[in-house]
Amino acid sequence: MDIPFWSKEIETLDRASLQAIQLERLRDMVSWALKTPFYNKKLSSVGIRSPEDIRGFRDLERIPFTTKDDLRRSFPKGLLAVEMTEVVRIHSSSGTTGIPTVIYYTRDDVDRWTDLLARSIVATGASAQDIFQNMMSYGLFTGGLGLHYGAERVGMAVIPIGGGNTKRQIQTMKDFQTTILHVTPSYLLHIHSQFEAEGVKAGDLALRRAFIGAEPHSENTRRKIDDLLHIQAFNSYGLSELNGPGVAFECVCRKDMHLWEDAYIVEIIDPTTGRNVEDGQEGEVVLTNLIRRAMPILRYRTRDLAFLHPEPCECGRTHRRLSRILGRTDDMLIINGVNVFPSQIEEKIMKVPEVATNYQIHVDKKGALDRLTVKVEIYPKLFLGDVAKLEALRARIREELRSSIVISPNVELHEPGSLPVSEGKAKRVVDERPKD
Ligand code: DLL
Repeated sequence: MDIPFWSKEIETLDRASLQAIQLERLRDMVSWALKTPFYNKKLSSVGIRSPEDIRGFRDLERIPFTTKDDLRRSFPKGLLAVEMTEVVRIHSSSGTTGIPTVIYYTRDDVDRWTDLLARSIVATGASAQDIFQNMMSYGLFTGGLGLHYGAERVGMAVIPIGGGNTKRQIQTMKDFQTTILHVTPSYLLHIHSQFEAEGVKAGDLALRRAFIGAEPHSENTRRKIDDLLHIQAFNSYGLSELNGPGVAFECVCRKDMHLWEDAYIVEIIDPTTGRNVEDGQEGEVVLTNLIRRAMPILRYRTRDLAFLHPEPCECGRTHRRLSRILGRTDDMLIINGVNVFPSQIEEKIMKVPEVATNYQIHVDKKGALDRLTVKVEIYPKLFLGDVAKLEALRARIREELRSSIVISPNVELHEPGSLPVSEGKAKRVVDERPKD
C-alpha cells in the first residue's frame, strides 16, 4: 500500500525520540502554565514551581487533573498565559449547561494546530487535487475553521459552506464535483436521505472521502456511510479544549485514529481511581496540550471513554492509535438500575439493514419505573408491506438490543424524516425523567 505522509520524519519517529520531544515540550508548557493564575496555584500546591521540577514522566502524574468545571470557573481569562495583544484567535463553547469555556491561540499556536490538520488530512490519502466541502459550522466551534486552515495548507480547493441548508449542500457537491466532505456522521446520513428528493444518486457525484467527527458513532454507522455514499469515511477526534479537531485522525488503514503524540500527551485513566491503565484497556482519555502557549492545558479530563491500541499500525506511524470513542463518563443512562451507554444502542441498530439513518433514545418514567424507548427510522418501502412483517422487525430490533443492553426497550418504527435532525452534533438522547 502506498502510504502518504505530510511530515514523515515526525510521524514515524522512534518512541524514545518522541518521548524526548514530549518531555521537552511539557517543560515548556509548564513554564507557560505557571504564568496563569489558575495553574500557578495548582502547580505550586504540588511543589512544581519551575519547569525544572519536571524531571521525567513520573512528574507528570504529580500534576493535578484539569476539568471542564475548572475552565468554567476560570472564565474568561484565568488560563490566559500571554498578553491579549498576542492572541489572534478565540474559540468558545457554550456546552449544554450554557456556562461558556473559552480557548485562546497565538499566531504560532494556530500555525502548529494547522500543521496537525494538514498531517491528518494527508494521512487519509487526500491531497492538493481534492475539492473539499467543509460542512462543519464556522464560528466559535472549532470544527469549521480548524479544518479550513488545514485543508488550505494542504492546497485543496476549499468550499467554506459551513453547516446546514441541505439542498444547497447537495447542489454544491454537484456544481463543484466535491471529492471530500467534512461533516458530522449524523448530518451526512441525513444529507444522503435527501439525495432522492434532489434527484441525485451517490454514484453521480465525485465524492471519495468524508472526514466524520465531533460526535460519537459506531463502526456500523461508518460502514453504512461508506456503503450508502460509495466513499471511505475517516474518523476524526478532537475537542476545543485541546485546540479542536486534529487530536487524533484515521490514516489510510482506517483501523482507529493516530493520536499526534508530539502535540499531545495521552493518558488513559480509570475514571474512579484516577490511575493510569495499561494500553488496550478502556478508560477515560486525559490529554495534555504540548503546543498551545496562549492557553496551556495540562492533564485535561475529557470524559471520553476509549483505549489505546498496544500494537503499531501497518502504515508505519509510531504515534499510538486511539480507539473510537466508546462512550462518555457522563452519558451513561441508568435504566431501572441497569447501566446503558447510548453507543451500545447505536451499534446494534445500525447493524439492522432495514434501519435507515436516524434514531433517538427516549427515556421517561411510568409510575415508579424507568421506560426506555428506542425510536428508529426505517426505509419507507417497508411501510407498504404487511403489519406482521413490521411487527417481526420490531421484535428483531428489540431482541438485538436486549442481547447487548440486557433490558428490553420499547421499539418504535418511524418513517424517514419524522425524527428530529441536527445539522451539527446530533442530540440522540432525550431523558424526560423528573430530576430529583
Ligand atoms: O467537536 C471538535 C471537532 C470538530 C472534532 C470536528 C472533530 C471534528 P467540541 O465541540 O469541544 O469539539 O466537542 C468535543 O465531542 O469530547 C467528544 O465527546 C466528542 N467528539 C469529538 N470527536 C469525536 C469523535 C469538537 N470522532 C467532544 N467520536 C469530545 C466521538 C467525538 N466523539
